[in-house]
Amino acid sequence: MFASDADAGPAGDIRYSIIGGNVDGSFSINAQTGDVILMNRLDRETLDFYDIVIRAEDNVVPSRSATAHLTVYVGDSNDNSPQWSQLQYSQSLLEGLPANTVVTQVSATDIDLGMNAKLQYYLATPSQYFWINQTTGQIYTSMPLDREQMESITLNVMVRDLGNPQRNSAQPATVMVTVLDVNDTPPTFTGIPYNFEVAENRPSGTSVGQATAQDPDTIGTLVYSILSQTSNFFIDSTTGRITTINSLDREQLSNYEFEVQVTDG
Ligand SMILES: [Ca+2]
Ligand SMILES: [Ca+2]
Ligand SMILES: [Ca+2]
Ligand SMILES: [Ca+2]
Repeated sequence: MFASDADAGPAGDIRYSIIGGNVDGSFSINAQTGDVILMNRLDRETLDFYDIVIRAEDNVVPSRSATAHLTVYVGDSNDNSPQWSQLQYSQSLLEGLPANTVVTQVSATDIDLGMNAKLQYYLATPSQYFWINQTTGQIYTSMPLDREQMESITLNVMVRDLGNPQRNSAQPATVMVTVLDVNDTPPTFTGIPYNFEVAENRPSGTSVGQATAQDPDTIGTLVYSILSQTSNFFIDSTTGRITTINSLDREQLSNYEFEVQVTDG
């Protein structure tokens, strides 16, 4: 700051002082020269401008003075890292949905300004199953998911700003994706073909054997039935246990062949 005084001698000897706006004593002024000196590190995120009032006073009694305002705008430096709005996300998703299905959205904020606060999201470890929109933080599938291969997966997502130098979030956010079951796999019999023996002349309801099927899905109930026409055998639809309906006569027929079916309705 500089002021002039047309008087010579003490009346022209100017003293400078700050009389207002000096928040936290962040500035001082050289009383003789008027140089304003920065006393503290300024933080734009705390206060982004100062309106400092400076008085110039001559050195006689009574003194004459003038005041002036010095406005200081605090420029941004990239001194803050992006902060996650939440550190853990979890989302369930049906298996088999097409690629590019939205899973969830992560979000972070950065209290700096401009490019120092412009954010870019990315997966800490690239995944073949998911991708992230680096601008919006939305996470999408890259392919249909198969619960029978993978019931859940946890993604680590990072975010960085575009300041100079760039700053990363202190830690990744985790996104846990649970894959929900769809009845998309047919049941299969184990141990086929079945060969059972049963003695003749046994009463109706005699146990013949057991058909057993497996289904990797967790939903759907297995229902057993006999497909081909037979009046001699019964299958329990729930257990797959096969029993006789009639007493069998080996001399009449020694071999019975029939098909059983299982459904996962
Ligand atoms: Ca800043
Ligand atoms: Ca920043
Ligand atoms: Ca399934
Ligand atoms: Ca099934």
